[in-house]
Amino acid sequence: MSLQDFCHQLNQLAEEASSAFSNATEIEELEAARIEFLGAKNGRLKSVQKLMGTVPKEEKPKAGQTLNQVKTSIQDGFEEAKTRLVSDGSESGVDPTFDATLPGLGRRLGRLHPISQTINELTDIMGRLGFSLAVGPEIEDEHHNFNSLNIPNDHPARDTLENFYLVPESERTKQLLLRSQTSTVQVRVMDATPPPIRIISLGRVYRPDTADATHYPMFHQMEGLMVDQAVTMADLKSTLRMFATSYLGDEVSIRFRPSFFPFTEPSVEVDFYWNGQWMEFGGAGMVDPNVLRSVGYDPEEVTGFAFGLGVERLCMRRYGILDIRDLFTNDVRFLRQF
Ligand code: FA5
Repeated sequence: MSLQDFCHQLNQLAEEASSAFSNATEIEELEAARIEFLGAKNGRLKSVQKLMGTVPKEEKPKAGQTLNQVKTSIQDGFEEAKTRLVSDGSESGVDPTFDATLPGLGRRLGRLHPISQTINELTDIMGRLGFSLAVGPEIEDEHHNFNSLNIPNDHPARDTLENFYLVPESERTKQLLLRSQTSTVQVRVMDATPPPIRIISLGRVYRPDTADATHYPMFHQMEGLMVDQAVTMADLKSTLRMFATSYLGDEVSIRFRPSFFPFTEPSVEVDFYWNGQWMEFGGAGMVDPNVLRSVGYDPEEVTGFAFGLGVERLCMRRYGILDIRDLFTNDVRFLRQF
């Protein structure tokens, strides 16, 4: 037999084996094909191999080389088909490496991220105090993030260095930005609902702050808003005190420090005592009459208080986390502890 004929037979065999292996849908079928082509005694490859004796002597090395190549490719085709059948589950219980007596691999249960847990808990506590949940968009316009909150055009809070502005599309007339505070939701709720109002809003806010132990460029705030007849600063203070003791325990020390926000008058910073020092957790105050007017409320009829607390800082204070960045590194060894 000429070398050419020998190689032709081999290649034909390889083609047939390859389609038999890839058409097999059951492991038994694949095994039958393996015996047909690769069987040690009567396999078809063996039969072709026997013909090598008839190839002229000087062409035998080349014939042997081709035989080996074809053999390897047929064997590879078989392994590939086997892997396919095992991994798609067509093969059941046949894997010889499976040992049912070995101990199983433990599967750890997942859990909610500490920030999600905190958000759920804050929502529960405030719910018990009569505050229902409101939501607003994370992409905001200047009207809701600034104008309606009594923040004038030249106020530093509008600076491009303080905000993530989004490049406006040419047909857009409104400048858009990632909201820098949840106070935006106050206006959205008051625009849509007449008083009385008692809501909280929990969500992400964004500021180009450099990350350090207490700051992160994306963080969460809990906004609270209550508007009704004769709401006073005493209501604000007692609500925040009740919230703080419910969430952090009776021994928590809370301090109100005079401050300024354009949308509240008077305004305070809210500090909790932690780790031997006072730490700022949020801002608060009585809703500025200009804000009430901008949503069509009459400041002679109703008054209100608002507050905005940093959710990460509450979570850190609760669990003794010293670096906010740990909350966002997503190291399961850290997250598993909560
Ligand atoms: C505000 O954002 C006001 N909107 C709060 C407010 C609401 C005042 C309603 C009056 C009425 P301030 O910028 O101080 O205020 O942020 C509030 C809290 O968010 C801070 O006290 C802090 O706890 C948290 N916070 C601010 N920046 C960051 C940051 N980069 N990373 C983590 N937490 C932050």
